[in-house]
Amino acid sequence: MADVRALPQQSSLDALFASHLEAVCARSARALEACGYSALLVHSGSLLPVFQDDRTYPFQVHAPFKVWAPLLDAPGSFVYFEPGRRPLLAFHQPDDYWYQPPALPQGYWTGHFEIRPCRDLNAARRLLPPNLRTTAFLGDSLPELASWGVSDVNPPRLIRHLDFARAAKSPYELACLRQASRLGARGHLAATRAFEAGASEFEIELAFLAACGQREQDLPYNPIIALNEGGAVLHYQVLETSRPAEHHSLLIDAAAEFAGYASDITRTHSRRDPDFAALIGRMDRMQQTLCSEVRSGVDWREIHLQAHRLLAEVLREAEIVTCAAEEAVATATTSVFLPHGIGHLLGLEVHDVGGFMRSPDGGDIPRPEGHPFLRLTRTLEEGFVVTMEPGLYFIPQLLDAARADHRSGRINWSRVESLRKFGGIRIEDDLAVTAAGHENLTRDAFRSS
Ligand SMILES: [Mn+2]
Repeated sequence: MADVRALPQQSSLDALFASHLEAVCARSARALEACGYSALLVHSGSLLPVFQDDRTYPFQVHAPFKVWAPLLDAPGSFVYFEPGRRPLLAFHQPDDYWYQPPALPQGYWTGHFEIRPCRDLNAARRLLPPNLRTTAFLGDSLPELASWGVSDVNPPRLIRHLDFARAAKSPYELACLRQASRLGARGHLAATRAFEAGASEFEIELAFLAACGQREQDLPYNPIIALNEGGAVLHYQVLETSRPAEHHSLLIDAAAEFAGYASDITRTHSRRDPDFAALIGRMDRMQQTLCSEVRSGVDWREIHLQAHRLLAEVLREAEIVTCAAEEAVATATTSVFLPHGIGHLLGLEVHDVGGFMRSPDGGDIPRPEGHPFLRLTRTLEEGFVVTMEPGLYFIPQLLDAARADHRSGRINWSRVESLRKFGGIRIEDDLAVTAAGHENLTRDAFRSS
């Protein structure tokens, strides 16, 4: 089987990575200067032991480390950066015969680092300058740090400066995000075929993983694979192994990672119900209308509020609400069916950092009142990558609450009853803001798959 993770144009990443690293060095130097440090020491993370056992939890690398190097499985490693000098990678290579020790990395990015292996933390410390009194440390609060003499551990002000800058992606990062979307789209196509063939949730996940060529722990998040009513649970995690008596619908929110960068893709499918398929079609058109508004200078909160206005029209047209669209928005009836935010920043983490920051120096941009789960309130800029994920769900708890309050008379309850078995609809694409407007990474990926 061909390696589905291979990038078609590996050589082009070489040049892109060089300018990406230059940009990371430049912005890190500015952040260090603004916060009064002379150097930065970033930890990849630690293997966490399971209580009373010698096993460990699957390793998840810290994002501030992988912004430097696409090393996803190197616990106990460090990047040391002093402005004006080539960054040092202290690469943890334990002397171990229980596990396969990692080989020294080789790839498009390794030539830009001074790479030195180290057996343990003491050896890593010996690779660093003796005096770390003005070095800021990012990572786990290792007990050893007390004797290392670093200036500050995880200083919030420096973290804020670094996080703020991560929203706008470099051309290298966009290339990685595109590839993550292609892998995710491949997984989705295989999952859809499994659904059409009558598979269980678990079997659908296996089809997805095989097509992406990634283990669950390699994915940017655990797949949400919900048949029928399960689609009403926003982060449904059950992964039922038996096949249901009937397949009505599939809501699949699953994606892949490439070089540490995430995609985040949701699709909803109807098995053979034309009415529900038509409702999915309406939501898809609404999602595309929202996507068309993505460009530099747009306040993301406006897009979120616009989503509620458009959803109100869909609900009215589909005879799920009985009142006028404006009234459905004004009375928060739309929030019964769409309780989450319209999207979030995407990058090294699936819900990427810095979504509320007004500036690197301080101050957050508040969410609109009545919308407590929106994860992004910033104004879009070129290079931002966001998700666009409107939904329409039949969530028992929220429906029960609405039946008991002022919204009860505005909802067509018999229509809701007939739709409950489908769970819900979510359609989610990843969009990069460009000079001309935006690039839809997800739709492009499905087209080229
Ligand atoms: Mn998402």
